[in-house]
Amino acid sequence: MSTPAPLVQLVDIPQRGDARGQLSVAELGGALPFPVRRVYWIHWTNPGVSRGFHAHKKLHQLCVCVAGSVRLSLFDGKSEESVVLDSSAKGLLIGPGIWREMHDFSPDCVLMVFADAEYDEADYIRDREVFTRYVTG
Ligand code: T46
Repeated sequence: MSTPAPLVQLVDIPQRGDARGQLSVAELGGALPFPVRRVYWIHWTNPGVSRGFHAHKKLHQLCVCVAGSVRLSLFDGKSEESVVLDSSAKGLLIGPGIWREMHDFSPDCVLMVFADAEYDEADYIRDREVFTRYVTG
C-alpha cells in the first residue's frame, strides 16, 4: 500500500540575495514542478478577512508569500492541517482535491500564486459538503 502524500507540501525557493537585497527564483524543474499558465497575487486584504473556501478538481498551484504572512488551512476530506507562510524562501504546493482556506493575513501580505492552468470557474468546488462527497466518493 502506498503512503498518501502529505497535506502540507513545502518546497524550497532558491534565494540569490546579496549585499543589494533579496532575489528569489521559482523555475520549472526547480521550485516549480509544472509549467506555469497563470500567475495571480492576493494583496491589500482587508483586516479580518478570510479567503478561499474551495477546492479544485484539476488545478495545481504553488503559493509563495512574498511579503507579510498568511495562514493556510488544508483539508483533504479526512484530515486538516494549517501552515503559516511568512517567507519567500518557501512555497506551498496545493494539488487537486484539497479544500483550502486562507486566514490571518497580515496587512502587508502579498501572496503570489503560480498555477498550471488558466482560470476556469468550472474547476472550482465551492461547497464544503459537495467537496467532502467528491473526495470520499
Ligand atoms: C485559490 C486561492 C489560493 C479571476 O477572474 N481569475 C483568476 O485567475 C482568479 C484566481 C480569480 N478570478 C476571479 C474570480 C472571482 O470573481 O476573481 C474573483 C476572486 O476569486 P476567488 O474568490 O476565487 O479568490 P480566493 O482568494 O478565494 O481564491 C484564490 C483562487 O481563486 C483559488 O484558485 O486556490 O486563491
